[in-house]
Amino acid sequence: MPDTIYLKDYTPYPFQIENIDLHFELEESRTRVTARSRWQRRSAGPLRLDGQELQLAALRLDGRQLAAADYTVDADTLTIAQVPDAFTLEIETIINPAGNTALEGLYVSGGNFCTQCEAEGFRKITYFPDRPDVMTVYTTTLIAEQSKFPVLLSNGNLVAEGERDDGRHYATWHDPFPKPCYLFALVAGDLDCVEDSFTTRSGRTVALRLYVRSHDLDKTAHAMASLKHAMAWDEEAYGREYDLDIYMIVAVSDFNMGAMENKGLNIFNSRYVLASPDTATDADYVAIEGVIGHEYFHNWSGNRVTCRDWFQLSLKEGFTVLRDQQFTAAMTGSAVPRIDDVRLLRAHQFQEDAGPLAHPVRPASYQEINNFYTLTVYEKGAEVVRMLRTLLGPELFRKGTDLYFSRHDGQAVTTDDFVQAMMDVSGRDLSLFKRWYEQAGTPRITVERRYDAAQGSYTLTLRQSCPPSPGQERKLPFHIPLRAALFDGKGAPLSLRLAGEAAPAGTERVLELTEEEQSYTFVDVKAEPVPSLLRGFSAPVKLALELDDGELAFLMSHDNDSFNRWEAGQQLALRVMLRLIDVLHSDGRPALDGNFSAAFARTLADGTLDPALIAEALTLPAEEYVAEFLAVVDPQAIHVARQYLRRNLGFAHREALLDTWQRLTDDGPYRIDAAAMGQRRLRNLCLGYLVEMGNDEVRSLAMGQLRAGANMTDVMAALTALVHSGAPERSEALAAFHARWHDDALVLDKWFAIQATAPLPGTLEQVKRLAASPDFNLKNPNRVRSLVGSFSARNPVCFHAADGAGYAFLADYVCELNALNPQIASRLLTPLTQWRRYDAARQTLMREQLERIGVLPALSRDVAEVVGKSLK
Ligand code: 7MF
Ligand code: ZN
Repeated sequence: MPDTIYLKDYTPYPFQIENIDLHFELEESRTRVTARSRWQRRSAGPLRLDGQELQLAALRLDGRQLAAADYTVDADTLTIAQVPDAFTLEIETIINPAGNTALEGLYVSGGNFCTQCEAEGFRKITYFPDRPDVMTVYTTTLIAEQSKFPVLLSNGNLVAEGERDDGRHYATWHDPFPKPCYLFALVAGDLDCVEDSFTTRSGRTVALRLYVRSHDLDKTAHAMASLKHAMAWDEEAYGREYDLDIYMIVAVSDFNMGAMENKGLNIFNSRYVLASPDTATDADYVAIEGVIGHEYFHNWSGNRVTCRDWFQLSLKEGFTVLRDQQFTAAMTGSAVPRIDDVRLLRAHQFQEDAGPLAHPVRPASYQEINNFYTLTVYEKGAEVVRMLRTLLGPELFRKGTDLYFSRHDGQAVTTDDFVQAMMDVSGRDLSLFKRWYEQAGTPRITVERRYDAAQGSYTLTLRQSCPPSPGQERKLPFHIPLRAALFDGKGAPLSLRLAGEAAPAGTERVLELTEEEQSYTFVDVKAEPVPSLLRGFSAPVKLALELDDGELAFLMSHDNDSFNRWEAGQQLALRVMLRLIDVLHSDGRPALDGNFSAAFARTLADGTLDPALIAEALTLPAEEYVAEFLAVVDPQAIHVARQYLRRNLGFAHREALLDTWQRLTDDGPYRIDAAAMGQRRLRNLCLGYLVEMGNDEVRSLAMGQLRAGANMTDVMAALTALVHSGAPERSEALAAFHARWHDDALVLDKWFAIQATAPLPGTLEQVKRLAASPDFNLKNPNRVRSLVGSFSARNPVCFHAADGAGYAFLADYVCELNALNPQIASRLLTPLTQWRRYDAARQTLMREQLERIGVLPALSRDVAEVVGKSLK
């Protein structure tokens, strides 16, 4: 059992490091790292450094080689018992980047060297206090064979470069900003560069460089444009200017995560950089802009102000996700991204919050920090900061972020410091609010409505509760901002006056719930209104407001909050699906709900609506979200119900769907603005419904769209529709796609994922065939995610096949990856952790696989923590 690290045990590091000089003699299987650093004592104690998988070649203190008796080394630490109050330390280590399949520390990808140090990868490069509150100034020299590695990069500014007479060359980089070691980066390789520049609002010119392999040069324009948008937006929205003279982004194809905000030298998974209309979908374009923004915004929220310890991870991640969400909303100018974010939160973060790995936004303990880069820390963390903004209002919130940045610039701080800045600018007491950081679980709010016709008053009684989570049996009430509006029978919003107030204050109010139960009475209410609550999803809660079908239909067409308008439709759809599941469970005959079908038709025909919002409205709730409402999840029934509904909506509205598909055909030049993307989204949604019905005529439309190959969005939509509906043309379509794209790894990932997510009987066998094909590569995280990850996390009906074959398949890969890449292994494993949600037979099958993984020899800490906690 791995050790547990506790927040309550935090102690400051007893030394300060003035600066560090790093030398890398880069060779694939044997790289020598020399680290020379200047130290000062802060408090008593031995000098303890972290280090893993390092070969110690030399250790000198103030120029003197230390004797074996002067220090101790074990698998994780180097300890020097006696050091003076100020000293220079010189450490030489030998590492093997080519043998590094965990992709943590220094490794080789596609023949190039690169690094990933967050959270604790720096300790695989040299002995060092690998914790974010130890900050120092880095000077880095890279030495490598010039012909193989013409480009040598590290953080900060280039201060020297030159050739040596042995065929090697060198470059020295200096980063003037003190930083924690998790922000260190280097890259060495054969890369091409596109260059641009940005002038900050104070008039400084920043060189922008994007490094890719030469054949990818034609796919960099969107990433570069996104970077410039992000830099301008952060100045405008948060008053944040960039601080170095150069900003570099490098795309690599083997990367454990999305991207990394290393100071001045971001390293990106190539899927979040490379895009052309031929190879990237609209969703890819939007994701690239968001991730480029996210990493750029970290330069202030993460780098200039960093985390004191890893328990504070959401300090930088929650805040930065909110910032990238605001950026995406500003760039698209629509409610679509908000809807997509909430979909993700409700389908997956709610699951996490209700499972054995549930943890607060600021966890109190962990075994392996890599397991805490979660939807809770990121997405719920962003919701928590968004709630602060809702409570304070945009102006005070901005004052709060200004204060936070100026007060803590150059420091490593806590989520408490962030909330304190908000308290100081607003004068508000937010101590109860901090429970959002401390308590896990999704609060549930029930609503009781009472209209008093005689008094003309309307009372909402709200009650909150939160289920227990591991280590937290009882929860205290949360401070919940609930945006609310009331509509009269004609759909006009009422002016809202609460009992006791002199005058109404607008048509939307933020009700602040801080106790288990609170009532709000609105006066001057002439007739019973329809309430619209939790507008814009103002808090990450489950709202149980039992509106009847008629009221939901009313809000679907009248609510002036686009999010809640969408939400009303989703609730109606959810209700219809849950009724269908009941019918299936009692062997009844399903039927298409007439009211729902009529609402579907009205929305499809609504010419006043943004096509993208129509598409959102006509997308049925995800199977994972429906599962949240069942005591025992029945993946088969959920899938059949959703499929039934899709097919019958397709039959019922065939003409309108076809018309819309034809009407939105766009023969003009390809554009990626929000309007063009919205049209493609709606058009392809129609195609999906049509192909689902399975007749020859619509299938030939899909084949036509596929063959026309206008852009990857339309091609993928057609291919997905054909493959997922089991169309007879699917093999031919897949073969053609493979022939066209087998050389492009990112496009081939899509080809794998489409097949892995097909909700059809033969999918697992097909997935196994694909895993055995030469295109599959266990060492490439994108490929593993596109096949094994897609199958187990995005294909519930096949993964949960009653015979348990899906579970065994996943476990086989977790076992293999445990040795190769523990981070990926542990992430893949998460669907199995949800075993308690299923029937007894599936529970047994899932547990068996967890137990099988649990007894692996050499179980990694990552996998051990997840298995251990889910079997507890
Ligand atoms: C947008 O947070 C949102 C989230 C850590 C790695 C990127 O910048 C990061 C890194 C993980 C999971 C999600 C994201 C990142 C990481 C991410 C990327 C873009 N500090 Br793990
Ligand atoms: Zn981040």
